[in-house]
Amino acid sequence: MALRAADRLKVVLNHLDRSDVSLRTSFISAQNLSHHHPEAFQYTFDTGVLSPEQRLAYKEDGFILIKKLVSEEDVNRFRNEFERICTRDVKIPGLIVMKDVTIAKSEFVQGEKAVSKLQDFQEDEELFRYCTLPQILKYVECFTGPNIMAMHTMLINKPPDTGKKTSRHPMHQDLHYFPFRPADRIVCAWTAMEKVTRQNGCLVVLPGTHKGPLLEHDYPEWEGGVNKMYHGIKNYNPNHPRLHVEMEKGDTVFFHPLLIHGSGMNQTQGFRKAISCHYAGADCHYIAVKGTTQENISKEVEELARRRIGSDTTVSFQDTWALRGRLVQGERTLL
Ligand SMILES: O=C(O)CCC(=O)C(=O)O
Repeated sequence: MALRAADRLKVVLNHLDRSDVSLRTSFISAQNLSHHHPEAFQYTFDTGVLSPEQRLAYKEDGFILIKKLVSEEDVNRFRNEFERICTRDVKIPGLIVMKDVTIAKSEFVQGEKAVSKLQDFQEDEELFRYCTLPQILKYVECFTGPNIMAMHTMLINKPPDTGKKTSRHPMHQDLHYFPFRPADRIVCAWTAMEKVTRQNGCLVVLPGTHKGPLLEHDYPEWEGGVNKMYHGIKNYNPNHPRLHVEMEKGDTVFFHPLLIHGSGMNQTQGFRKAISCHYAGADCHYIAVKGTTQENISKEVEELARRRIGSDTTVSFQDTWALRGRLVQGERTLL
């Protein structure tokens, strides 16, 4: 099913935000336009949901953007639940409430304004409803196959930058955090909870980098400090074309776990909210990470688990994932 160069160009142009013409054209190489390889569809399944053009776009870029996928009403419900968690003392098992490194120490910042991220909200039925939305799962299935696990959940409330640039998220690959494979059966759904722009720190992606290997990550050496667990890639090509993914409320981007991405500083006075879930095919398997580039994050996660559980019981990196993963469709086979 060969796509002509002109068709391919049309697909990519439609796929991307119309406001960013220079970036849009910069990463479409002549080679992409003129060749169509049979391995084009190794990244996705044909479930009748993605068009051949969308499958090819995902193969080339490592992400696809679906406009208006989550309703205004649902996004508002998630926003209300976030406020409820921040302002009332509701105890959600397993939920991690994170603060920006520069406001963490301030006793003057309270409630929603003190929280930069909720992580692991799988036991909060209202927020977890996001991970089960049929219109999201319909797309997720194209990447994971029919047995779907929701592995990692986040609500990111990027605060106005305090001047120390700590609201940035360093460029990274999400696979660094995951001891399961294959990578192609993992996908992130990231939904904007309001308009996201370069000004308030939208996602920044390096299209096509999902075809490369998992790179070495560590804490970046930033003068103003770095948020906990915000590892960044130590070396990546700074000249690789980057794309700022500006989105409207409810728009959703699906991206590959090897895609290099991050987000910029929030230069506005408002908080930039997004909700996301990493899904994996339940048929994925756990891998050992000792001796690999993931050993540093596995040790950090195991140490955190030890401190949270407060005992000498060792919870392995793999177990921390097996414990928080929840089946959202089909059968829990391996994960
Ligand atoms: O929402 C953001 O600013 C970036 C989130 C992200 O890339 C992540 O948490 O892995």
